[in-house]
Amino acid sequence: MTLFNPTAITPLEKRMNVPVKVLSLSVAAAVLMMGCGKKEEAPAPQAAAPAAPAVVVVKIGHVGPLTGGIAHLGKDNENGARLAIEEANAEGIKIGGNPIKFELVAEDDQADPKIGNTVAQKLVDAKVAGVVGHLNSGTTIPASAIYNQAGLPMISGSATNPALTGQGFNTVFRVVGRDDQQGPAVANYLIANAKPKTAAVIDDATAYGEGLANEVEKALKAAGVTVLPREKGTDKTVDWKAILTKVKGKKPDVVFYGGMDATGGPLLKQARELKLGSVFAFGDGACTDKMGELAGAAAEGLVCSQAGIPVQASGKKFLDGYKAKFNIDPILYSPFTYDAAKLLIAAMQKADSADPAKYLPALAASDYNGASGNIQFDAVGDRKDAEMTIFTMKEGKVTPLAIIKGGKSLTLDEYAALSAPAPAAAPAEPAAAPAAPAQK
Ligand code: ABU
Repeated sequence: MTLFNPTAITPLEKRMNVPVKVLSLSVAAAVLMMGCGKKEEAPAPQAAAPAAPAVVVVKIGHVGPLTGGIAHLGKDNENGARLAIEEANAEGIKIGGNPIKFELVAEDDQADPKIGNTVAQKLVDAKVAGVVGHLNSGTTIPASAIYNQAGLPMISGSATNPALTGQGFNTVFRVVGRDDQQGPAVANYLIANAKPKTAAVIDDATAYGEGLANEVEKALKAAGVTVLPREKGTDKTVDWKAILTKVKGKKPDVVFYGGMDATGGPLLKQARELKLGSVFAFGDGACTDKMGELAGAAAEGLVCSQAGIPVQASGKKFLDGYKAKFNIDPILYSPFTYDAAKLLIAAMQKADSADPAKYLPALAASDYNGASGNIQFDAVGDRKDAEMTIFTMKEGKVTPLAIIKGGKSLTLDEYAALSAPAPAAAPAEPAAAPAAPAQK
């Protein structure tokens, strides 16, 4: 077995001829030698019981926005990873015979790509063994290059822009679906139910918002819907009235917004204040109960999508554990960041090593039953057969209408029945491969 040894020289450092660790080891050796030079008589050696193996600390990074307008989503993601790590520590996991204490190193990237890169380098320097994050596509995509350069596996539980896994990095994984699945899913729901002839598309000019808006526009146009010229805000826009007044003049049947709830809430509220009566639809970043808080009654009837199963369909162990630890309900993608942290740990266990180079192949070959369902990765690190869910806002809560799985549309109850464990009396199927314990 090989533990991730922070004092070991990595191949990257060897290439870069970095002498820092050699120096630290030399100093440590000098200190030890000074100790040995003392003149006191050493006590007679005694037969001692063999020492218990030392507890080894393995650090796992998490990054998301913990300040700013979408801090609630960053904290939700962090909570998922934190719960997974707490549970792993309670299990008393050993790697290579050593008891392991997993430690979460949580960083705030403020949803800003530049800060994202700074904290990514900070995590590399802190010798974390793997990273859960980031939350936003706009921070995750550039940070993934920094982790890849250091050979560090990362799993995002929420970044949905396809470009993340399109870079060809073997260290990059994602446990939610992609926007080229989510865009068509929400567009097709609108086409089938709102039967639009004209649509307006607005985005927040981020990698996520603009990318998802492009996918929705493509699917609407393919179905013969006329799409108006794109309108753009930013991820800080709070006053949408000029854009909405312009849109209102064109009388679109539907309006799609690619952006997060912090900006989508004011957008929807102002749209209804301006008596814009179109059907509104948003993507996963604005498919949260926060919309009800921010837009009030104006949020009712909103159509929105998430790139995975809804929180209420996730594993009971996760739901109960989250509530017990944080005294709130999970918001959006915490079941996925919980699974991401568990996947890293399961791969380390399987490889009997916390060395990223050693456990990376086990991570790529994961077949894991987590809080968000079974997780396997395809050749580029995307989740195979990721579900999509369509919601509507009802009485201030995003309420699932349909879970799309394997091309089929299921109700929440149908999905629950499909993923329920087999009755205890049923004859056991021969196990194909060792799997992690099921969550449900
Ligand atoms: N997928 C929703 C928000 C995160 C992102 O930027 O992709």
